[in-house]
Amino acid sequence: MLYPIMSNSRTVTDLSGVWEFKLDDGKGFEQEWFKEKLTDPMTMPVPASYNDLKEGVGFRDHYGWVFYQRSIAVPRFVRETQRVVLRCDAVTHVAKVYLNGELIGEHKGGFLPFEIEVQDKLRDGDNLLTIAVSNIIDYTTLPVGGQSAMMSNASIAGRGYRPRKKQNYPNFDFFNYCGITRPVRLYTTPKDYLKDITLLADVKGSAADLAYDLDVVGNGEAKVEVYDREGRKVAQSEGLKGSLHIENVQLWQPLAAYLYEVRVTFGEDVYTLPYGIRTVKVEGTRFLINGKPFYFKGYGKHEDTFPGGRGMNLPMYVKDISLMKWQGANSFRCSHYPYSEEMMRLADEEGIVVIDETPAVGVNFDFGGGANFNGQRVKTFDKEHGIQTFEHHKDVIRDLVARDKNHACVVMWNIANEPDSYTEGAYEYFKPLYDLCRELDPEKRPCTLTSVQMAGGPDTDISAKLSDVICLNRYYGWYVGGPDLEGPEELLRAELQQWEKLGKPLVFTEFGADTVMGLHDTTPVMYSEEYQVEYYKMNSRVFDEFAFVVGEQVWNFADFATSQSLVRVQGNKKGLFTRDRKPKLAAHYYRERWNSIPDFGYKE
Ligand code: GCB
Repeated sequence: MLYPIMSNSRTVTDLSGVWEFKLDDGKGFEQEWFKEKLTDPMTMPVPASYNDLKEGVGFRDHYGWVFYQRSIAVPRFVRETQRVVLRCDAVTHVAKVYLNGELIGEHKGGFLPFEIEVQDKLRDGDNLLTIAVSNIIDYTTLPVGGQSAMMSNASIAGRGYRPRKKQNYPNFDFFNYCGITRPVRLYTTPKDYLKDITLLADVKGSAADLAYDLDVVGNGEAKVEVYDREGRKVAQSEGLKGSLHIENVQLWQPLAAYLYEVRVTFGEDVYTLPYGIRTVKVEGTRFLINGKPFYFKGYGKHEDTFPGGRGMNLPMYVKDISLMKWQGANSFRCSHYPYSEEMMRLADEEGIVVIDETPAVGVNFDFGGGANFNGQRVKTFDKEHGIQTFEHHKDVIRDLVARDKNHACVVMWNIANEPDSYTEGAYEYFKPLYDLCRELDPEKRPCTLTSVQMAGGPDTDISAKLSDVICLNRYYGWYVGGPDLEGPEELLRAELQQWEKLGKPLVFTEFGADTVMGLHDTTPVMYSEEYQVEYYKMNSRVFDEFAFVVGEQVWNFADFATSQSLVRVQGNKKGLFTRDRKPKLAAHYYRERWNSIPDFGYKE
């Protein structure tokens, strides 16, 4: 899927701005609010999560639908001669789109784009655009919602208390931010148009062959040209499919990005794609980028800022990458959902390595001893009573690969975060998903799942069989054994000795300790900044003993919002930075450590 751009043949109209907005009171659809202008609407910016933008818990935790509305107009000569496409980059979690009162599209899944052709649906003058958005999560959605709270006062549910009002119970540890979180745009193309571009580079010594495949609609002559950074044409080819030969190829390298411009012409349609050429390969216990053993230094992140929640935040994206570079990091993981296309393009441009992730988080009913199902201990992959996400999981893999396949920054796909990868039915659920991802990705990048501590070792965890790179989320010294660090250190070492036998590379994709900024102590007690540093030193010590550990991504880059619970002090406090990006002690610790670890050849 192509990102909307302006070109000689395409225009883009950004519909960002303040829209009208109303929470559904349960009658919105019955009374057909989408047919006319909303009565007594509130103001609401697009893009943004709405939750923190008005006061009151009823607003923040509203369950169900909300309505967004604005008017749009497109000149008749444009509608008559061009395709006009309404593109929503992310509506969390379900969208129903109405134009002049008619339902013109629906979409499930809150973190990937969808498009609707509207040239024949628009009329002269103003057109009323309404987007109804649902934030309901349950055992059919990704991320997964439960029927009662995951980590908080489950005891109330245990005593038979049922809340009077319906509520969302995230089966995951981040706030269920929702709304129209990324841009809505109208873009145009000619009627005969380029639908998609697929590229695959084969690097041979100092040259590269770039295979291309164009997906088009209609008729036209096809031409592909490649330009270097100075604007010089370095290769050209005709036809819908072919290969481009590039001499003296400049590779995209971590922290030294190089992007070519691939300019595609199809009939009248013109599209340019920034594209980095690099190779990724797993060989033995090494993770090779451009043939050299890479060491991941970085973070699990969130799209999470105040007050826009998960709303696109360009200044913060740029700031975050600046902080990563300040720290000597080279990578992050899109935990726990696909990030905005703007962030992916920025990572391409800045040379930041990315592990790309589906929104499959919470595929684990076992978590918390079945707390989500009131202690009924429903088995996650039980065909009848278990999770019903399989088909949707396939859809999000399809859409994620379609969206991100041409990004040089993406070096690995993460199929799911912390599923019950050790319980009955897990292999049968996940094997087809890995297969699908591998089949769809032209580059055949490595696939993984980030594995939960409970999954145990290689004997019980199906990721041992399925993943190209073992990715562990481990909390030795926090959830396991904290505040003691000696015992956890031994346990961590013992676990790694098990995984080492597998002969695959391993990346720590999560490890961390909650730390309240400003809490200091001479004795490093839990939650103090000193404890976080000691915790990380212990982990570093063990990681450095094992050559097959090829990366460390701390949990988390910054503090972030979560549902309320006894172990969340106004959110999750495991950040190296606070939510407003001030460094904790551990940020300085990592600045020293990572600046002394090379991106390539560490442990060689
Ligand atoms: C995890 C989850 C992550 C949580 C983290 C924590 O294992 O993958 O979403 O935020 O632990 O801090 O507990």
